[in-house]
Amino acid sequence: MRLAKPLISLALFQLASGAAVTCSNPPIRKEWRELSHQEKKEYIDAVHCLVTVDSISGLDGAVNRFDDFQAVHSDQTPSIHWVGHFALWHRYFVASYEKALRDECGYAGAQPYWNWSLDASTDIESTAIFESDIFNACHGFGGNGAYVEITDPADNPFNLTGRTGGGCVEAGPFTADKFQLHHAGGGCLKRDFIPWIMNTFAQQSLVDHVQSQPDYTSFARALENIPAFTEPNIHGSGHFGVGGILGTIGNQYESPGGTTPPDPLFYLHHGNLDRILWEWQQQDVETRLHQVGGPIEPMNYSGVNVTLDLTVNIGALAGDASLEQLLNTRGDVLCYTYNTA
Ligand SMILES: [Cu+2]
Repeated sequence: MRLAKPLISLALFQLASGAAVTCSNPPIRKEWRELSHQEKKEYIDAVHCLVTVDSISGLDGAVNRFDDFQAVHSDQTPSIHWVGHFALWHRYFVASYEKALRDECGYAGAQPYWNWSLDASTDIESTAIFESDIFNACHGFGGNGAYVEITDPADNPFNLTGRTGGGCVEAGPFTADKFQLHHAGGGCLKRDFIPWIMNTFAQQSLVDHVQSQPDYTSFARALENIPAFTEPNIHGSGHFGVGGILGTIGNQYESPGGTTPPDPLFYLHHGNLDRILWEWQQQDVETRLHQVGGPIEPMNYSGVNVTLDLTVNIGALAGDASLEQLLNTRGDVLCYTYNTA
């Protein structure tokens, strides 16, 4: 009872100060291996639940709420990569997925992330990273797809070497009998592990480089780097290290389908990129809650830059939001935080 009065005062203070009351109890996002077995199960169960809820996006091929996210990302792929709003669009996208799991599937936790730098080896051919908790068949997302030979070079447009899979995922909760996709051809979830990409692109030194950038414009550019494999970029780690050429998470360039989010792991990979952005913002919150930059048009670094009032939309997944609103994970649009920094 002695606590009652201060609690009431705090509530009144928050009401008086406006925005604070809208996000007073944010879900705290954790790294996958910090979750208990029970928490991991609850998360994966929620993903399976999302597949049972009817689609609302109105987009071609979307049957359920999981498909909705894939379809919206695919639809907007040409305008949301190598742009100033890349990180914030994906922040909004992942947060909306987290919200769907919570609001529509009764998930009580936060969106977890996968800090792949903890698993990356300096031996670039090492496959140890794929033994990580995240790929565990019982307490994770399952592992590689069955090996599929590529005979036509046209099927390997980036001429990537070192592929080890390409077929349907063989173990865990997202095998073909338990999980099917519908948008953009649909079918089973595929993975195509490429150890050298995972190990080189996921290095902590690269993350440190991104997080040492002095302003948003340079941060955003370092995060994505160039669309080529001659230089590593941390964004490509989860996509091409896990998805390779034939895997579902690897298909992020403007190839037909452009279907990165069909792999449930996408949200943990992008969750990590968002954690990296969030930590970078924490280094100077006053400035970095109010600063954006980078091109509106993909790769057009001498063209028009994004501004704080630029509005992004994620289709039927959630209402429009300005970049300034999306800079704040505890504001009037987003409500979550991380357990680091
Ligand atoms: Cu994307």
